Amino acid sequence: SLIASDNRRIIVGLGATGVSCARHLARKGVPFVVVDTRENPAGLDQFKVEFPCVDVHCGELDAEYLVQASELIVSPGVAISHPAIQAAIAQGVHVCGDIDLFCREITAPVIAITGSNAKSSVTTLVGDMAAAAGIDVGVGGNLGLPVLDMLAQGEQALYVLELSSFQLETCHDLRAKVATVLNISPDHQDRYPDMTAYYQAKHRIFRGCRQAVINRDDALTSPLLPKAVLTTAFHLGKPDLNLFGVMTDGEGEWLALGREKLLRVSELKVRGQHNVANALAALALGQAADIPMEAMLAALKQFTGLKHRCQWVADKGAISFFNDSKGTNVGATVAALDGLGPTLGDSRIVLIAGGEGKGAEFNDLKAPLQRYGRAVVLIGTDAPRIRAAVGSIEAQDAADMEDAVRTAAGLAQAGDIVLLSPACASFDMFKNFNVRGDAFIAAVEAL
Ligand code: UMA
Ligand code: ADP
Repeated sequence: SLIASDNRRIIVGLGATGVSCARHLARKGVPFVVVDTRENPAGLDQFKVEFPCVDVHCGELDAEYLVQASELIVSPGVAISHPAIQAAIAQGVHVCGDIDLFCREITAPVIAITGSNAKSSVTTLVGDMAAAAGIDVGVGGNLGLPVLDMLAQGEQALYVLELSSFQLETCHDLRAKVATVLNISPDHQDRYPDMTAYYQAKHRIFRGCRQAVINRDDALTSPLLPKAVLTTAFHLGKPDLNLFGVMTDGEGEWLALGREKLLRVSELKVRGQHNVANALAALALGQAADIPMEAMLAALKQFTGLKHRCQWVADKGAISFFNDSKGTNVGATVAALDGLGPTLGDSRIVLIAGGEGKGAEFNDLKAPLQRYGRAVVLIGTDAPRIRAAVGSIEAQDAADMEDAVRTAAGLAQAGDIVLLSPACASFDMFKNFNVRGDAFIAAVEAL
């Protein structure tokens, strides 16, 4: 046998998740080995220092090796559709991910949040709400802090988890106190054969949940659930019983539930309809988890939004620059255009877009660009595909972020917004969306 009989757990992937799983198993005294599909994964040297006695196998996954495992703990960046992993599953090997390992350890309630967009913003908001109520809350997952690293500090009273479709694919036993799919629009079409498969991965979040929160404006967020599961909903229309919404009276617009006005929309520090939807989603989730209303409203009033999400960067001359580097799919960029556009009057948006499109169709950018766009500046691998999709609007190519910002500033007129919202992943040009956003900020400052 290639692996010792007591060593039959294989961690697949040596990224942040794989390392967190290794530390977790080591803390529990459970032996394991690690594989990574890359010849030389970035964290390898550091891993060998921390775990000198652990076997690490790099390079193409080997089915014969994997089938000897009792359990494969697969990282989100590795598709379980990989033939070697499928071969192992066919031989009866159990496949799970870090979220299952986490759920096996905890007894505290989990608020579980997924969706194509708004996950990080809503997860952070709900975490802020719980913290404002004095609850010892852990906030992590796809947001950046692997869940098992969170657990290393000891169990907390409540967890708010951002979960990606990749993490949900390997998660069998979440049993969340409250679960939601915030919205669904195309993303990661390089990892899924079709939208149905992507939808099904996301909807795994409802397995065994006690309460569900539904977005009434997006039918794809609504699960088929047994009657015993309580549901609450939110939408941008009129509120109702168990339905968070927006009420308009002589004094303006309010976030509301039923007939109860909760907070003036103008008291939010974040702008745009999508941020109103996110505030309503957070209220619905927090209420389902029994977070006191007063604390939730206090947190909403303070939330200024996350970096790289439609964030104002600077005004230069009469042009405003906004960084939406986290706009990594078409739905996010449409929300950014529709969020900023209505604030502009006669002025318009110069959009910087492009990168690795993950197999997306870009046609849905055309209508909001016709409404609010002045021009498009294109970067990255999928620039030609975006150019072909956006129609008659002026489109210019740029070599890098500096060039893109200079070109966009040149195309913008007084009162316009230059918006970086790429509708694409960053990894053809940058390490991640944070680095891309920071490059944009630096280029704006250098103007
Ligand atoms: N990789 C390989 N072979 C391997 C293992 C990884 O090629 O054997 C590649 C992956 O394709 C990917 C990179 O290495 O390009 C990192 O993959 P990983 O699974 O090791 O990722 P982690 O470092 O563990 O980070 C993951 C999430 N990454 C992904 O899902 C790709 C992080 O979300 C998350 O914050 C972290 O776990 C903690 O939970 C990032 C992300 O891009 C921000 N998520 C996607 C998104 O939001 O759209 C889903
Ligand atoms: P995620 O974690 O799902 O990527 P974020 O909160 O980081 O979500 O936001 C990502 C991008 O999605 C933002 O840059 C913004 O343009 C867009 N966005 C935010 N809220 C919404 C929403 N409710 N609907 C659609 N797009 C949104």
